[in-house]
Amino acid sequence: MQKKLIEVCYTPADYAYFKGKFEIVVVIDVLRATSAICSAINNGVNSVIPVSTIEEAKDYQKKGYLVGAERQGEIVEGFDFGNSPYSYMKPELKGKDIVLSTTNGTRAINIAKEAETVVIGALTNLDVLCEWLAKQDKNVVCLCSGWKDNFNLEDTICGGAIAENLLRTGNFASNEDSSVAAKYLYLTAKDNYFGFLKASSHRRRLKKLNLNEDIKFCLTPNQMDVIPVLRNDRIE
Ligand code: 3SL
Repeated sequence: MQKKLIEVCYTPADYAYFKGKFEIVVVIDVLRATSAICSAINNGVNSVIPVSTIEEAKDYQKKGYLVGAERQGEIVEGFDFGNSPYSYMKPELKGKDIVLSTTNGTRAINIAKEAETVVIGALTNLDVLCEWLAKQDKNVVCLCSGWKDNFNLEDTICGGAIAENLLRTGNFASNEDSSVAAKYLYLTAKDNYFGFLKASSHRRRLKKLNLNEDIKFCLTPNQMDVIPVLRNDRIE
């Protein structure tokens, strides 16, 4: 059997190099968009509609949707909530369709949307996602959301974790050094994500906003068995 590819793309700016070569794109924004989306789906939210701009978010709001919007880590004024995974765990959200716009995560999801399958990855759903990916027999690229088209540690480590898991099955190969480096970062960080990421730029940014509980939650792996998939512009 020919091996499938598993690669890690560090930023949306680098995605042009990978685009069109992989059937499955795993979009990762550990702090915090994809962790929040996993929490929403785990809580029984019907769908999350990811939009890139505040204008699109406002249009949905006018139509009566519940809308979350975050920029620079903070809730955008006038919206129902921001990007905290805890906001999406409320029982009253079960069965609802929610719109979400974030600085990097929802933008990355929309950049990937022409792929055959777009799936949402985080540390919180790591193992179940890797098991699912291993069964698909498809080429996989992890698209890290990064920060404004810059590399970030937490998304790269999560991409490296997915790469390491799939490579271990013996059915996948990585050709790119970005994937090899992501794997090594994961192997270095895996026993203490919280400590390893102390120096990361976004962890420092969120800490300044008193979002330490969110950080701890997002860096705690395997809390839920969900595989959120983008279908017709909605994540279900
Ligand atoms: O960049 C994003 O999409 C967000 O996840 C950033 S934050 O964690 O909400 O600040």
